[in-house]
Amino acid sequence: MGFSIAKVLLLSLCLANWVASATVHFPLVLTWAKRNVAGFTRDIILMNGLYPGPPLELNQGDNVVFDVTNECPFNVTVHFHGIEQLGTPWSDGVPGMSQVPIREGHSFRYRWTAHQYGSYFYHAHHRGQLEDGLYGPIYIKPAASQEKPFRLIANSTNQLEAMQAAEAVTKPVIVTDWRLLNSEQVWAGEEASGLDAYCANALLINGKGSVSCLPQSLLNNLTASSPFLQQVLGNETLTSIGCIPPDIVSGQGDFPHNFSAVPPSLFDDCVPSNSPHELFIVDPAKQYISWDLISAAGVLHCEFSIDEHDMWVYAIDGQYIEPVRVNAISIPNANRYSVLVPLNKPRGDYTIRMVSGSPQQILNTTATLRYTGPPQLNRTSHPWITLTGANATADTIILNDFTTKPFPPVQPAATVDDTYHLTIGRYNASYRWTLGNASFDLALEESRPLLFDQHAIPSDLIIRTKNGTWVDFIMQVNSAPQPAHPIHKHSNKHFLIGQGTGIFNYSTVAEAIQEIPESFNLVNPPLRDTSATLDAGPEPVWMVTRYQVVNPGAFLMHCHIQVHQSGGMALALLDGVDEWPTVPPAYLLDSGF
Ligand SMILES: *[C@@H]1O[C@H](CO)[C@@H](O)[C@H](O)[C@H]1NC(C)=O
Ligand SMILES: *[C@@H]1O[C@H](CO)[C@@H](O)[C@H](O)[C@H]1NC(C)=O
Ligand SMILES: *[C@@H]1O[C@H](CO)[C@@H](O)[C@H](O)[C@H]1NC(C)=O
Ligand SMILES: *[C@@H]1O[C@H](CO)[C@@H](O)[C@H](O)[C@H]1NC(C)=O
Ligand SMILES: *[C@@H]1O[C@H](CO)[C@@H](O)[C@H](O)[C@H]1NC(C)=O
Ligand SMILES: *[C@@H]1O[C@H](CO)[C@@H](O)[C@H](O)[C@H]1NC(C)=O
Ligand SMILES: *[C@@H]1O[C@H](CO)[C@@H](O)[C@H](O)[C@H]1NC(C)=O
Ligand SMILES: *[C@@H]1O[C@H](CO)[C@@H](O)[C@H](O)[C@H]1NC(C)=O
Ligand SMILES: *[C@@H]1O[C@H](CO)[C@@H](O)[C@H](O)[C@H]1NC(C)=O
Ligand SMILES: *[C@@H]1O[C@H](CO)[C@@H](O)[C@H](O)[C@H]1NC(C)=O
Ligand SMILES: *[C@@H]1O[C@H](CO)[C@@H](O)[C@H](O)[C@H]1NC(C)=O
Ligand SMILES: *[C@@H]1O[C@H](CO)[C@@H](O)[C@H](O)[C@H]1NC(C)=O
Ligand SMILES: [Cu+2]
Repeated sequence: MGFSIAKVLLLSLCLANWVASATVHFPLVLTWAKRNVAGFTRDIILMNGLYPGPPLELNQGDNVVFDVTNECPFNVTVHFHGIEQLGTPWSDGVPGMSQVPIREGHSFRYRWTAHQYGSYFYHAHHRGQLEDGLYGPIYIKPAASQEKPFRLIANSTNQLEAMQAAEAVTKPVIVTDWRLLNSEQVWAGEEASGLDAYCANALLINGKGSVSCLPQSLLNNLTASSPFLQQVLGNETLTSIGCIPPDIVSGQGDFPHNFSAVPPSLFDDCVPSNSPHELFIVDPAKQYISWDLISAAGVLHCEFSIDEHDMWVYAIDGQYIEPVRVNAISIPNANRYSVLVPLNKPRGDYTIRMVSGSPQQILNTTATLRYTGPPQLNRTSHPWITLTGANATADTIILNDFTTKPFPPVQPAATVDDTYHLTIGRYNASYRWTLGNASFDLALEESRPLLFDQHAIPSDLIIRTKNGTWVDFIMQVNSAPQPAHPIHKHSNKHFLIGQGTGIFNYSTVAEAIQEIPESFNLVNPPLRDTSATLDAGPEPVWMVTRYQVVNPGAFLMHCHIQVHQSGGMALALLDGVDEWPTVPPAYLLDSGF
């Protein structure tokens, strides 16, 4: 009898799969062309002629055939951020890890199954090319069986239906920073000057925005209200792009620098522009709009807020959470926040404000939320946040990321099999970094992929795990000041179980919990694909992530500040070495076809 039940179950599962899943073909042609972004023309990577890239829309369970054709005059790869690549580690898009780079004039076919639901994005994963604009949204519509969290907040059936209707037509909103130099010019500038290029030139919403040059008197006034900036700056002032100047030793560490080799616009030389900004037209009859905020930023946190409006954050990194009502979200690089915005204000125009959420720069942009119909609002809207991302009112609620809870509840294991201590710090130069004991040289991207050859790179850059085991990463930011580092683990999500300031002087989480239980959550911690450390302001900081190895393959863990990744803040995880996958011959032959 057991047998026949199993058979029926298997049959119905197959049937469900057969009914639900489709194969979705997505061709992406990459070209290198001059475009005006933020009011300035530079070379960028276009995707099917577009920037940002076209959205990939899927149903949970779909099979994806993603064909990249590289018409750029350099090697590229494409990664699917947050997609766990269960059983398809060769489609993760990381050079030196899961594939060799796609050469000029060549194509590569990525194939994977959308086991997960929610908001993700695709982006460049070769050298600094993310900062050349190669990114676009991915949305996976949840299967009907997926439990949703809206009933936790809805006060009526009508409201619940409006929320579900808004989610059904959710729209991606890409937030990002932008540089006037292309990624190779930035990297060359770092190598020549020895400096970490920690500032951007503009912030963009859906690829639109301008360069603002805030008056020096305003920058100085804002500095005066920030104890952190006052302490770091001493008797200096922010540069014309609102950036901590690069000659401040505490900002760059005590390494050799050549200030005459700094290219214009990397830290200073603000030139304002006046480019169109994004306009969102919304119909208040719908009661809610749903947006998937996706940060494709290379440098800065993007703090996002809509004047006078609430946002109900209902998913983070594609994973539903118990919804929380906020007025501003400081979005770390590569995270996604899905929000419902109640359209319950007088008809009119409301300013959407986005500012740098990173302490090393004051930078801002705006967009407009416009209600359809005759305007009732006869004034400019009131901001929730200031230009430095602080609360502009006594009522402003800024999301506290660490307290969000996955929905339905999901819990990490109480104990782990292995613990690794990883040092996040500078290595031999201001622009080179470690995540562990060594720095991941950018040239290793051109080496033989670890998926094909587990010994292709130095062993101090590799962690080997067994399938099914639970692992802790205790990450110590070893000096201050350092900006928050958004650490992304490829493949399956991890739990962010603890964080704090100072030096983590315990050998395991179990030991630390005896002394500082308040710094940990093993009950319902955030479940993410990217977790940012706190800013190391006056003091060093630490963070602990925990995950179960479920998907054998070679996966990168790295900082999502692009210049930090290029500078070596990365580590190779060889997950499930005891169940190592056999790579299909087509992938060994480097095309995926
Ligand atoms: C481009 O990638 C190929 C492998 O596909 C590699 O052999 C070559 O060295 C790379 N070129 C550069 C300039 O890195
Ligand atoms: C439901 O009502 C409570 C109590 O008035 C309120 O706090 C909450 O914001 C309401 N929920 C929504 C989605 O408006
Ligand atoms: C800066 O602050 C001074 C003194 O509070 C004030 O007079 C001045 O108008 C401010 N300047 C700007 C641009 O906000
Ligand atoms: C700023 O302070 C440094 C020491 O902290 C000093 O050497 C320098 O002369 C000062 N510069 C000015 C313009 O006061
Ligand atoms: C510093 O950079 C300038 C400009 O690129 C260069 O001419 C000079 O030789 C460099 N100095 C050193 C010590 O490398
Ligand atoms: C940045 O803020 C300033 C001051 O509020 C404003 O004048 C400017 O338009 C903003 N910049 C952009 C690009 O919206
Ligand atoms: C806005 O209100 C003011 C004063 O109440 C009035 O003078 C003005 O005409 C109004 N403007 C619009 C566009 O309705
Ligand atoms: C910001 O929040 C703090 C703490 O709640 C409060 O003391 C302060 O007055 C608020 N700022 C403004 C401008 O209301
Ligand atoms: C450290 O930097 C110096 C130049 O400042 C360079 O000569 C040396 O090779 C570097 N060492 C390592 C291990 O990268
Ligand atoms: C870092 O070095 C320590 C001490 O030699 C060693 O125990 C640890 O395994 C190393 N970590 C990595 C990731 O290589
Ligand atoms: C790896 O472990 C996970 C979790 O225990 C399991 O679901 C999966 O089937 C295993 N994979 C292989 C290839 O053994
Ligand atoms: C651990 O670090 C804290 C500060 O972060 C310090 O107060 C404490 O004394 C340290 N404990 C040990 C055993 O060194
Ligand atoms: Cu970083």
